[in-house]
Parts: sequence; structure tokens; C-alpha cells
Amino acid sequence: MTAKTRRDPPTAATRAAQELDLGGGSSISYLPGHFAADQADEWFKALDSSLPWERPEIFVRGRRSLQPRETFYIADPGLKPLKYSGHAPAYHIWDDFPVLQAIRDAVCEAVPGYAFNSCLINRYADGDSSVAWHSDAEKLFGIAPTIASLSLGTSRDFLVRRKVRSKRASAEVDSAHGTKRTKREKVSAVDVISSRGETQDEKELGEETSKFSFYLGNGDVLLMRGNMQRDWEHAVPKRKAVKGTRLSLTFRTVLEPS
Ligand SMILES: O=C(O)CCC(=O)C(=O)O
Repeated sequence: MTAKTRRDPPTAATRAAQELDLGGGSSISYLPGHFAADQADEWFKALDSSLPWERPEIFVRGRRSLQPRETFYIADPGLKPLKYSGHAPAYHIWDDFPVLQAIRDAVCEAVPGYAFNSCLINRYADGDSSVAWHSDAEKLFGIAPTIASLSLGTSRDFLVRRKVRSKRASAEVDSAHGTKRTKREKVSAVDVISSRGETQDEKELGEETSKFSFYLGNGDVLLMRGNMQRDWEHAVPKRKAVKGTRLSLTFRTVLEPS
């Protein structure tokens, strides 16, 4: 494995980069096939076979259950540890995983202007593995985090939908803040901190107003920006027909020291 990355010139098979402005300060950039298939394959093999994957129990909406995918967490030394759904993943550092250091450099080059200091890697062994609707609104990433994900291996659906609050939840939030807010302001950063839900129940958050679907494949990069984690949530649903393994490397910037 070398630190050098390969990127083929665009071909008919390489779809064009897409920019999606979702309004309200939220946007997605999608770079399909940004990394060449042979480079992505090499990374996939190196990571899948060597990372010490964890499959913890997580605590979600009053229930403890086995996380429906494996994970691995890596970050710069000295940052506040990640914690979600009652679980604090083991904290690894880049020096011990040179291949991940090389991938981080390549992703930072792909999306200039961001200094990602952490990465949560998800391993979806097959179509039974999933991540339910949630937003990455943990406080340690700040109120408007930019998250870059790199997909390796088997393609999976990645869904994005706008958060919808029941009238009651909005009223409770408003009264907790002691303020009257306009309809547009009803979902605030405070509302969603620690809201990494792991439910598969689509109805739970109410009627959907907008939903987008990406089919993320080997070497694709997707960037969520601005208010995405405040106003939108995302999921990788179970897909029984999928037999292969997918890894997603989600690069973020932890703002808080430990
Ligand atoms: O696998 C993906 O693309 C999404 C991962 C994700 O939602 C997360 O790590 O928070």
C-alpha cells in the first residue's frame, strides 16, 4: 500500500459530480467514481481484512440491541472521544493504521478546505447490515459539521430525508427554550444533539416532506454540508438481495479537546 492515490480521467462509466442544494443551508456534493476501482478495491481489501472491527450493543429508544453493522473509530490523539447510542467506540490513532492515513489524505485532497481529524468506519457485511435513520448531530462535531464519506466495495442505497417534528415535540422544544419560533426555525441544533436514533420505523418522525436516494458504489465520495445534521437525517436500509460487503469511511472534524 502506498500513500499515492490513483484517479482515472472521467470515462463514460464515470458519472458527473452532482451538487444538491437542499435549501435552509443544507447541501450534498456527490462525486461518483471519484477514486478508480482498482484503488478502491485495494483499500477495501486492506481494511476489511485487517481492522479490529467492533459490533457493540447499543442503547436506542429505551432498548438495548446489537448494532446492525460493525464499526471502527480512528482520530487524532487528544480529542474528545466519540460516544453514540450509549456506546463509546475504541479510540484508535492514525499512526497505527498507515493505510487509513493515506486514505484520509486522499479524501482531504478530493474535498479541499476541510481538515478531517476523525473517521468512523462502518462495515456492512451484507444486505442484513444497516444503519437506521439518524443524524450525526453529536455535540463534539459542532453545530454544522461537514461529513465526507467514501464508499468501498458493494454498492448500497443511501437515503436522505428531511426531519419532521410532530406539533407536540415542536411545542415542547419551544417551551423549553422559552421562545416563540417561526415554523422554519422549529428544528434547532439543540433539538437534535445526541439524536443518533437507530430505529427502522419510518413513521416515527412523522410524515416525510422530502427524500433523496443515492446508490453509493466503490470509490464514490459524498459530502454532507451546512445544516444537514440539524435538519435532515440519513440511513442505509437493509436490502435482502445484497450479498457483498460495503465499507463506508465517514470523515468528520472533532472540535472539542478531551
Ligand atoms: O454508510 C454510510 O454511508 C452512512 C454511515 C452513517 O450514516 C454514519 O456513520 O453515521
